[in-house]
Amino acid sequence: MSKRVITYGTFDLYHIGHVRLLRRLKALGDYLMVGLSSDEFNKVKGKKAFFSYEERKEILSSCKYVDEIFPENTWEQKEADIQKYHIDIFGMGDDWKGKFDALSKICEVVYLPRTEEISTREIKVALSRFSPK
Ligand code: C2G
Repeated sequence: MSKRVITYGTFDLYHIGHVRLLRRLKALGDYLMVGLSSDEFNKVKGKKAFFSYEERKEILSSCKYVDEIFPENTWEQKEADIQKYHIDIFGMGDDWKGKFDALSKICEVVYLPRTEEISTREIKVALSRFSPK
């Protein structure tokens, strides 16, 4: 019986923290779906991604751990997605710990340790200080 896993995020400036999270989530089952935040939803989240939804989707689809990508347009769509896609496990990095526990009434909820010292914001700050020779 296949075990289906789902996660959500912006995945901007794709980096090692994203790769490690996706690898560990895929290891929990055998099919991993990603709800990729749309550009409009990023505004709701107060984020301005460097890459557009289409570019972030193209980058993410090159990841061997990801089986399917669909747009995340609202906070509230998770429950419907989990039902629609027959999801067994919902997983996020543990910066979200506790935030989605309500979903445990319809699937297993896991929070995996984040990869330290790396984030899209830190990459942007480091690059802003970088002055090419
Ligand atoms: N992440 C991680 N380690 C990092 C950075 C990010 O494990 N160093 C994880 C986050 O915990 C998240 C995923 O990678 O589970 C995607 O991170 P973001 O793109 O920052 O996602 P976020 O903006 O938190 O969106 O409805 C949920 C939201 O869409 C989550």
